[in-house]
Amino acid sequence: MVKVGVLGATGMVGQRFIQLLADHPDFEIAALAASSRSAGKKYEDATTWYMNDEMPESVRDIKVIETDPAHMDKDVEIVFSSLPADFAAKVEPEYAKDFVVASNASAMRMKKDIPLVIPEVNPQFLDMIEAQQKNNNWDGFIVTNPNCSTIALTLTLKPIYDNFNINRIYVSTMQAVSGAGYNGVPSMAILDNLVPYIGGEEEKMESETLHLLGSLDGDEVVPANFSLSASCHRVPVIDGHTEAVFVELDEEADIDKIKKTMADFRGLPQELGLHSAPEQPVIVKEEDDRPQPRMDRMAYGGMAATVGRLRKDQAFDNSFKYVLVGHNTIRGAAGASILNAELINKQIL
Ligand code: 11C
Repeated sequence: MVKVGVLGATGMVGQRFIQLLADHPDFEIAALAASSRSAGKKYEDATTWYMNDEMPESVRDIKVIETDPAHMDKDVEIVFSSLPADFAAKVEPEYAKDFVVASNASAMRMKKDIPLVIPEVNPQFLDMIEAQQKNNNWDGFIVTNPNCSTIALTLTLKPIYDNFNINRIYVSTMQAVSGAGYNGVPSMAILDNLVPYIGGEEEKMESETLHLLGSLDGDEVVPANFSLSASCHRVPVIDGHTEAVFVELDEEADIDKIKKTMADFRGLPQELGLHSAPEQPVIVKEEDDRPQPRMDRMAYGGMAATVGRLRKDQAFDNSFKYVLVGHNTIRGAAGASILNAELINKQIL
């Protein structure tokens, strides 16, 4: 078993990490770190547990430590980070001196030599690790996963990108409140309402998607060459981001062929049989009333994106549109970091 730690262990994504890691066949939770307010307390006393399942027995008595690499057990090999971006930018490089950091934070995603990876999409970006370690003189390294809306979108776009020529994409999101870290009573404030702005989200979707679908020229990422415009919104859904996607291709394509390309898509995690890999990364539904967050967010344990309403766009030439749902704190956050770590464990450690 590989010993792992979780940074930001008391937060929404931190709890999701704990839930997903509790019965993991390869990883064992050995350390939980949070703010100095929680440090020294037993985990069960340090947090209000928001997940649907019970808090795992194995973590209840773990003493929370401070977010400082000096406090991290040296037997730990992988540190999962769900820290806020500004704090992550300061401390993740400190952890990377000795540990593998699998980060969900946005701070380092677009930085040179830091791989931003979805294992089904661009596992080859892990090749940057060597340069990262050499340039920083680190024994460990940082690998990041994208923003939650970006992950679901990019999973569905990868098979299209590989088989058709994309000209431009518009995407409009309907994002769950758990993405904002709201939980319990505060999340109710959005009932009967919608928030038309999520700070930084549109920029992240636009840049991260093209980066992930891009190619490597040495250690430089050459972004994919199409335009993408995102409009991001918060809606009163607890978990599961929904996205309406509009795609314009270079030329007309058969809708059934597009559906089949998406449904047949498999990547390296499926080939390697990684524990958290969904058998089918993209599920295509035919029913007009799917996908819906409550019915579809838990597809393959929350690790698959579900697509529906894939149809020709009558308004524009060479165009089609669809709706997708992806679980934002599983495939879009903790599950994404864990899948990255599984790939690293298999191929690098
Ligand atoms: C949201 N996607 O739903 C955000 C939360 O870049 O990891 C995660 C932000 C990020 O508000």
